[in-house]
Amino acid sequence: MIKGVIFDLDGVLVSTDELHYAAWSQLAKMIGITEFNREDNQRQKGVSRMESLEIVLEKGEKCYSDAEKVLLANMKNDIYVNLLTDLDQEAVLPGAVEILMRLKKLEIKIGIGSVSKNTPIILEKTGLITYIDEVSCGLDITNSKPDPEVFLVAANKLGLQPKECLVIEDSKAGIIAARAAEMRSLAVGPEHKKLDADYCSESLSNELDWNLLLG
Ligand code: B16
Ligand code: MG
Repeated sequence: MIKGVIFDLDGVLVSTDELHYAAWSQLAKMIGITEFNREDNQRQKGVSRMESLEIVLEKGEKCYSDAEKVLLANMKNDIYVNLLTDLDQEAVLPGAVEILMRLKKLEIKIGIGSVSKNTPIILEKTGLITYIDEVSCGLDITNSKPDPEVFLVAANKLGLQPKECLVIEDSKAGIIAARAAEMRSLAVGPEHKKLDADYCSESLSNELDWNLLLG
């Protein structure tokens, strides 16, 4: 029986995945990489900032020292945080608030499991924070998805066993992490059919069978 739902953030509750893509594209151009594309960006979903940088750098010839890589990752984050300035509740994806309200009514605990270190600011600016019981994010963990740490920390903060949690994710790394955490999973988003989750749905705005998902 599921007692808690752990939501990924980017691409599940909010459309910030597009802002990540815009910021990485801008950084790539600044360092002379013109080949960075959406396919590369798909592989960045759910993985850490430094791992995402490596995916950009694969497309260029130049080698960077560790210190230079940190500077590049910081530059991308500055661009991204600047893009977050105008973020508000319009960035919340269709169906998300309705589901959060429904889960509240059912007394199901609600957690966030995101590797983004910008999770607190995104939850505040979108107003989603009012629905969330516990947040596990990039600031709480040392290993990013596909490692299960972010979901195990979320379950622990919610006071639940892994088998009592359902994870909702849009990335391959996230679904692998949910499996590794021994949690049930629902894949959403453009890649939902390819992610090998227990359940899948194109969007949170589609009708979902909550008896099946939580049973
Ligand atoms: P930040 P999620 C992930 O969030 C993004 O999907 C991924 O593209 C990004 O690299 C990562 O957060 C780190 O984000 O640079 O803001 O710390 O999908 O786990 O909610
Ligand atoms: Mg995501």
